[in-house]
Amino acid sequence: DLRPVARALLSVSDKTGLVEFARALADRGVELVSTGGTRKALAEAGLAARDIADLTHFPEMMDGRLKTLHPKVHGGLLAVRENPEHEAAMLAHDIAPIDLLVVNLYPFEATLAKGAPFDQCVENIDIGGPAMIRAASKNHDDVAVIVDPQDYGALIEELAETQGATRLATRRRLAQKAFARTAAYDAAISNWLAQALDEAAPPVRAFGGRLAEPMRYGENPHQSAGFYLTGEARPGVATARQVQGKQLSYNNVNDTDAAFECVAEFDPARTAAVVIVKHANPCGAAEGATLEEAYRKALRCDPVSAFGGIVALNRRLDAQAAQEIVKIFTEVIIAPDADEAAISIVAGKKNLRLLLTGGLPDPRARGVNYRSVSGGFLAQSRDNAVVDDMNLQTVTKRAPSAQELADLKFAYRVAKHVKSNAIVYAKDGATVGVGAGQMSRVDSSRIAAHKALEAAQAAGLSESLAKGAVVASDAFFPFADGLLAAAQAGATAVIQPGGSVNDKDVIAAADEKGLAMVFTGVRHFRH
Ligand code: 93A
Repeated sequence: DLRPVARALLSVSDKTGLVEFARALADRGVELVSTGGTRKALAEAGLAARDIADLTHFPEMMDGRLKTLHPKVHGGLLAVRENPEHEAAMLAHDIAPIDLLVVNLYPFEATLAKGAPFDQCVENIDIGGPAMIRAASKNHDDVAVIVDPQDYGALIEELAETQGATRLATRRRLAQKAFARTAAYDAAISNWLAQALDEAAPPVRAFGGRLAEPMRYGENPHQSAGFYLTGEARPGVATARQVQGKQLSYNNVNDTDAAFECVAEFDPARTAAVVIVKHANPCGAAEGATLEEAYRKALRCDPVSAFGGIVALNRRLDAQAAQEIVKIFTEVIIAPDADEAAISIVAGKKNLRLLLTGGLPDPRARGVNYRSVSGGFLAQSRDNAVVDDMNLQTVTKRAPSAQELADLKFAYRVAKHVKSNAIVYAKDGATVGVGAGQMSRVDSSRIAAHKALEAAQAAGLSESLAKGAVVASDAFFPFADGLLAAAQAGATAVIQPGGSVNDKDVIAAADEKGLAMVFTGVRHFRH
């Protein structure tokens, strides 16, 4: 299963490690063939490579769109070496075999990420590169293909061990990686075009990603995991800069995403906001005049759960907020940016990860969420409904006061990010009790009320924090019981989608208890 490497074709946009790698190949007597820019980079380092046009007798043209798309190149990659017919064809048409292909693609994803104009993104769609990668990968019985500079070192080692050949197992592994790369590349292009077309539904979305880093393990230590990037230009955990701290775990990434998506619901021009997440659910969220104030309010909701949590902020992290956050054990802080003083405060906690995203994602932006099922996956457009855009209807005799209305909207914003069945109590721009992930809505109501009581006790107060609070439900109350549980706990106003066959009973119960209730008409299930 060993295949000697006599000729290599190198055509790379990312020239990282290229010269060292090519020199090692040349030292082994491998003939190098290259496209224009790659050849120039090699020449500058004193390495001679044959021009691809030497092979094709066809000049590079059309701004480089035609470089390697030629039967002499593809024949050299696709020919089966021990097939007499293929050998005869190579001989008849003067096709030279290519044993090693080294390609990395035009940087489409990076061009997109830096916000380049449409035409420039189009120009960065590589055609010849993927064509060669796919040809070599198909023919991995004979040809080795490298699409990632990280694999240069291991290949040189293998050549040394085998006196200049590649092993079948290696070629197959490299082919698998190469097809994953072209799949992710095409997915990034397709999804970018879908977004440019402004299509609401995701009917023909491609699914693919580029492995950013293998993770130590998955949700549990016996599961393996990796973090893949789709190339989408959206501020968040996938594109953030990690300033310090340990490597993020699978659960950290999942929770950090939940926290940052939730805090992004709060316009930083209007208010500072903080969300603390544990196990993908907010255990505290609050607005405030400052981040420090918002953090204190958010923490008060459930200080027990906040231990070891993720803290997301909607504004530049400042020293005052950082000082508060580091007082308890926190896994991750994520913010658009951070002051120097805040960064040095966080530096005092070696393991604490600090992620800076450069901005907030737009909660109204379209996008796609995926979920795997056995034998397939589900895709849906992201929940980009925002309470400010909803047509809120008062359905009770009493209308909410201005303060209640502000808290109702606050609670609904947070409820969108709480696993169903979600019940969120809020007061003065802070959650005071969260009931998440229950199979029955009335259980979520009870848990949220219980949390509000516990939070009060932890704060040394005699009365539940739910007293005088408002309550949000992510879906309609099917019966009056959940609503009555909220009234019993002390809630004065309710926000929910409405739309149950029992709405009349639920409204009557609210009126009887003197509650104000508004319907949003929009459900926020999250499973
Ligand atoms: O414009 S292309 O789609 N047409 C081609 O025929 C072609 N062949 C290689 N792009 C093509 N490439 C890409 O050029 C490679 O994938 C690589 O990213 C880049 C290397 O070009 P250079 O060596 O001129 O820097």
